[in-house]
Amino acid sequence: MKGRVMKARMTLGDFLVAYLRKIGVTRVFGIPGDLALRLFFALGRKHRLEIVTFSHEPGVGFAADGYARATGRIGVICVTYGAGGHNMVNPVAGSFSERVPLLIFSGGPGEDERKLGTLIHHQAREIESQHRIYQEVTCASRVLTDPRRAAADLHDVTRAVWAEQRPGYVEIHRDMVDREIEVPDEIIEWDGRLHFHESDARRVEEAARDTAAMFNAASKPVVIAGIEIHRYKASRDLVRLAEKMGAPVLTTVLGKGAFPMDHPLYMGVHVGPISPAPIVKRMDAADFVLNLGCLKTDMNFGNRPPHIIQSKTVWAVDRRVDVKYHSYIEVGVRDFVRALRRTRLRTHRERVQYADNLREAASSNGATVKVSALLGTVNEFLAAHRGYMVVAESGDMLFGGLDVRVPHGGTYLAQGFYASMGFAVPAAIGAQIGNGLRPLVLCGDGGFQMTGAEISHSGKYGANPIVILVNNGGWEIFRPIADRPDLLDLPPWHYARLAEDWGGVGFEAHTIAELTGALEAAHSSKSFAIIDVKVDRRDLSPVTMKYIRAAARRSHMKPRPAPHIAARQLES
Ligand SMILES: Cc1ncc(C[n+]2csc(CCOP(=O)(O)OP(=O)(O)O)c2C)c(N)n1
Ligand SMILES: [Mg+2]
Repeated sequence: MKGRVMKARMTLGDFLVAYLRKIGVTRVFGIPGDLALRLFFALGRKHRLEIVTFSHEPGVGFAADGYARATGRIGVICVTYGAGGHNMVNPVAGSFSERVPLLIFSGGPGEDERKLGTLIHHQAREIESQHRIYQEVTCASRVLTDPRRAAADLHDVTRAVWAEQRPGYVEIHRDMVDREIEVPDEIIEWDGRLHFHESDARRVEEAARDTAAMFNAASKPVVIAGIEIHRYKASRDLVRLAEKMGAPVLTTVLGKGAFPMDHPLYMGVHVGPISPAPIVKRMDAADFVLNLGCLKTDMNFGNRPPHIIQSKTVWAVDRRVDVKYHSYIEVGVRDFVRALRRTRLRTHRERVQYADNLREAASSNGATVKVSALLGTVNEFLAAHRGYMVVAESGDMLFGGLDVRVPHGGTYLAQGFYASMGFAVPAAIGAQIGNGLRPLVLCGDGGFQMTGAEISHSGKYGANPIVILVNNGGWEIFRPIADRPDLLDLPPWHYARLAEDWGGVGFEAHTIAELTGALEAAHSSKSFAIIDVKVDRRDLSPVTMKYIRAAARRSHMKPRPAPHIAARQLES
């Protein structure tokens, strides 16, 4: 069929479809525009690729990101030049930061227009400006202008996207789509398989040997799993390795979900000194810490440098393994984990207890729902209904979500480091399109007001997220440190009614009993659901309270607790 079979000479539009199909792409997320129309329709013509649209480019970008995270495949995006391309920058920056493989196609002005010497609509500074902006947030980028190089250029960008697990950018000006291009034999004959960077086998073995020696000499070892375990598909190998070691496994904020949350060796999320008390205690007692695929971020350490000193530590991240004070380069985390599995390891038999912050918080007893009780209710719901994918939005729920435990069969997704608001709802829809798991979205009212309306698109793709909208009336995560709390207020939307208007079901919950009832009703419903949970405006999740306290200590700002609610948490 036209556009599927790769030939030595074909139009660029046909080549794109054939190439994307060859690497297993079936869907493209996008919004058209006149400078991308030919491109958009070349990709989306009948029997080619399924096009998934949303109302606003950030929704498209977050959905493609969620799809890529959920499937472990490349998320493909098509946008128009300028207004569309620039709208897409923030989601792509987030994907760059959190190692999500995306391929962004943008349209652009044709040669005739470029020769006119006038500004072209959608143009910001120069025609090349958009490409330059994208160079900052992608691992590879090209403008396809040369018919002899176009195929190879796309191939280069795609291979980099996969090897680096980061976004790549390809600009195709509108007069190029129907131009005939030359396709090199090696691309025609290629089997379509993409590969991670190769590791240096000798360095892998030696790094593993050194690490095993440290592990075998330790009496209180700990393993921490990070984002690269997800991205480089090493979760299963990590489980086997951990079982061989018999040591407790923690994840970072970004790595949450990289190790099964109901595994007997799983201890919880490590956020440095603001981790749950038993985790802080266990980390203090550790005489060896094996960090696998963890980025060295402020979030991973709760805004403090690692308190586990380097002489007790192995770090494997960014294709490099630091064993105490020396480094092995060209060692990918997956190869390293596999090599560790092959070494002789002493098996510890530590009895590991899962730890969260919910027990420390007061349970809900008044008329309003306490955030900690809401999170406890979510955990009960997840234990009773397997197979949900929890998606946490930036804001209080990014921290609150750390105390959510998803049992086997489900998964967890959040933009835990870049933390852009507006991520959760569209990412949840994209993720469900990809892996079929029903999302349970934990979202503040502020985050929802950014991109929540994209939920109206979910039905046409068979997606039906349940959104728990934690409605505190504002950007409340900042209230404890705000001099002008009135600047944090948000307009009160009627979320339950909006859900009905948009084709879903809506609920309001003022008590835990009402929340439980609404969750059950939403679970039985085939359409998407929004549960507007009214919480006290000064109530925040236990981890947020710790985080704000720690941040305030550093910047000498005084947290301003609401006396009746936060004081106990602030003092603990
Ligand atoms: C795109 C973007 N803009 C601004 C911020 C800064 N920010 C972080 S949390 C937050 C408020 C979140 O409010 P809401 O979603 O209502 O959650 P709450 O903390 O009130 O539960 C803001 C403005 C951000 N993370 N992302
Ligand atoms: Mg809010």
